[in-house]
Amino acid sequence: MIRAFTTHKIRRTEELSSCLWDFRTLSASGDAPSGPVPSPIKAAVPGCWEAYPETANYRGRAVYSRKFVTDTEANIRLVFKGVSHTAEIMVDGQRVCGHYNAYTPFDAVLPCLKPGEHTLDVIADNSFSSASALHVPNDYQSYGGISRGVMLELLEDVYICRIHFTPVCKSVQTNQWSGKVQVCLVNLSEKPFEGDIELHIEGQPHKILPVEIGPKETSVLSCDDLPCRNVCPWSPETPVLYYLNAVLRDKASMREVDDLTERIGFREVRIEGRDILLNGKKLLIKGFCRHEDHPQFGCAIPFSAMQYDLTLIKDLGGNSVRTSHYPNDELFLDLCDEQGILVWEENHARGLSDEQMSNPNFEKQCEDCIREMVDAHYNHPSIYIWGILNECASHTELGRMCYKSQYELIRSMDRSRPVSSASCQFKTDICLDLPDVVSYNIYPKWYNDTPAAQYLAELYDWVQSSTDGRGKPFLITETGAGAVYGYRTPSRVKWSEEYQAQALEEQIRAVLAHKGCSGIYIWQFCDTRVCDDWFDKRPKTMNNKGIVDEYRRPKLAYEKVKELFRKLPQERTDV
Ligand code: ADA
Repeated sequence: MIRAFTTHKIRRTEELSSCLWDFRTLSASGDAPSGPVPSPIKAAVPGCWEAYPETANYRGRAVYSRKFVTDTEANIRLVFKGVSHTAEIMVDGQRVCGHYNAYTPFDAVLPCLKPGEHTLDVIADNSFSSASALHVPNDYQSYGGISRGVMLELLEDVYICRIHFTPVCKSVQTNQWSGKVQVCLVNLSEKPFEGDIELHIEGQPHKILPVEIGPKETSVLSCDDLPCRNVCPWSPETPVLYYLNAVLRDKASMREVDDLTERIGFREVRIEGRDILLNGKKLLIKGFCRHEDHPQFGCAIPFSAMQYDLTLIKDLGGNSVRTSHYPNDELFLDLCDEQGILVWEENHARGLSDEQMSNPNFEKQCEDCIREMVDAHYNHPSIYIWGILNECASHTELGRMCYKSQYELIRSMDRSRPVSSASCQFKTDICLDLPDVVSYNIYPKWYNDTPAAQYLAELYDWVQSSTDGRGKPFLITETGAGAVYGYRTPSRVKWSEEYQAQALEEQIRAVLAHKGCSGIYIWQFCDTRVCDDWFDKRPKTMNNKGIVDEYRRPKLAYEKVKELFRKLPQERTDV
């Protein structure tokens, strides 16, 4: 299952995942069999190789292979939703593309592939080296494998490669909306193409845009004022979604040659003073940071397990998820759209120092990740904010240059959402003038023993008095404490479930009572596996700050968080 809805009715598509592929491990370069699985075994795609006993701790290269059959000569597009973390794609022994980063989608278009049986090899590499600036030994696991879905598509010579829809709120009071639509088309052939594209949102009049596109060209068509009457706005309480359908027609034959359906929602995110407004209402975030992590599936979380996580988050009284620390599987975002869960989605980076940010690959890898994230996830109404560079060097001049250019890149692609970054530079951040929302990760009662309310007040007052972050909305993007599941003790020491529940109560009360805060994200939803190098700081080689453990079994803190989150109002009262 790739998405929660059908994206094409005209374009022929076939899912290549949701089945078993041949899998074997490879030497550090080339095709030589090596490592724990030198001869092929069957492995589930999507999946992580850590799910198999032989490769539970394998870091290196491996190849997944399968056949596919085409019945006519056709343009073929292979779409990979995520390969962890570096991919080389081969068709019939020829390299067709490569990609870095586990958490963003990519594709390869093969024009005029001959009919018959073809071999698809996906070489995945999860090793750490200076070539990889973002996947580094860290406080989460960089798994290996084809961790998200794979599609095969048959393309006509001209195809729709993406649609971006921006809802425009003309009046919140009278609920008047229109839409801006951008459609990107690609002509693979040597011939010019003429035709039209019909855009249609359910229940709305159709709109027809003429199309003229030269040989081998990519072209973006815009419609700036698509009328959208009597729509029901999207909100956490009423997550109403609409289908936006585009059909491409050839002028000469009047034949429908391609289509794409996207799912959209009508909501406006706006900053007003210290508030984040959703359709004019002040947001009060009660959220959870969530890694894509599961002891049985690694980062390749199956659909029903994703939904189980969201069920628990709702049960806990949560209204938001922070996709720490990378873009998430689109299927998860689809589920958030459907269930009114607000999403903070961020590019991939965690805790990188000045030195790590000086890696010559750093900027490009971050920017590729941003481009692929915003391009692919632009239409999700649940995403209300884009984040960048969690806890990186926002206290240094080099760091500041990176923050500045990455914010600029996001804003050049999407002006409809605010941007922010989760900082840990307590009173030393020099980037707070740059984002729309000031966000901090704080761990009073865990990494320091200052009372939570005092710690928060000092930080907030410093932001207001000494930085250009003053007057902006302020979010706590992480707070929490560790507890080893099942460890209960009358001494209530750190790592006990009792201590975690008590620390979280103090942290949550402090943040939600603070008039300047637009909300809180708890670190973290579930316990997660960390890289081996982190074993000495992390019992069980896990980050144990989950409210549930890795199998989603609730710790003592679960009921406390639920009680506090449910008791508090959904909406922020006046500052
Ligand atoms: C940081 C970081 C998280 C996690 C957390 C912790 O704030 O952003 O990824 O490492 O600390 O558990 O200490």
